[in-house]
Amino acid sequence: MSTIQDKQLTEILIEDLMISSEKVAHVQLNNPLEHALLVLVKSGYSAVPVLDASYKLAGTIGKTLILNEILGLERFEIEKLSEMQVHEVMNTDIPSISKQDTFMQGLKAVINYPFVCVSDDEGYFDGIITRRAILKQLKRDYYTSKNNQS
Ligand code: 4BW
Repeated sequence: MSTIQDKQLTEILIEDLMISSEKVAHVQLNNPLEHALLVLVKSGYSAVPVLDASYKLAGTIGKTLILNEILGLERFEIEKLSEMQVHEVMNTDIPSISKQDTFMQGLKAVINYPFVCVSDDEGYFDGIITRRAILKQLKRDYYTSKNNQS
């Protein structure tokens, strides 16, 4: 079986580069905003995927979205963190990609987003593809092609 190091960019699939679901920090639709903010602060990520109870992809939520939501006219309305749930605030207008999509499709997707969720035909969450993973692979390919020319 060929490893990713042996593959040309055109042979690489999203599944070769993605972070699989069990390693991705996420929150659920009915979690209070307080829990989501805790996950975001503790994990250090700006945004994470939102899943439903059956582990289907539902959206994403980030620190800025939460802070904007609880920002009142003169103060942060902290009480909203326990009153409101993730589904009321999350971003549902998000792209997704499949494990079998190509590297180029991944590259196009992460131009506008720091990460893109990977899901199957039925919407079940498989993981994420990050801008970092795509750029790392692009850099590796650039230096490999350069070395092969000299
Ligand atoms: O905890 C971190 N570990 C490492 N190794 N790198 C980190 C960490 N936190 C941030 N970074 C770096 C990465 O290069 O800062 C970039 C921006 O992070 P972000 O967006 O704004 O929190 C990271 O770039 P990336 O790896 O291309 O990841 C892009 C985005 O994907 C992150 C975050 O929103 C999401 N993400 C990445 N790994 C994740 C994750 N979300 C949930 N779980 C994960 N394991």
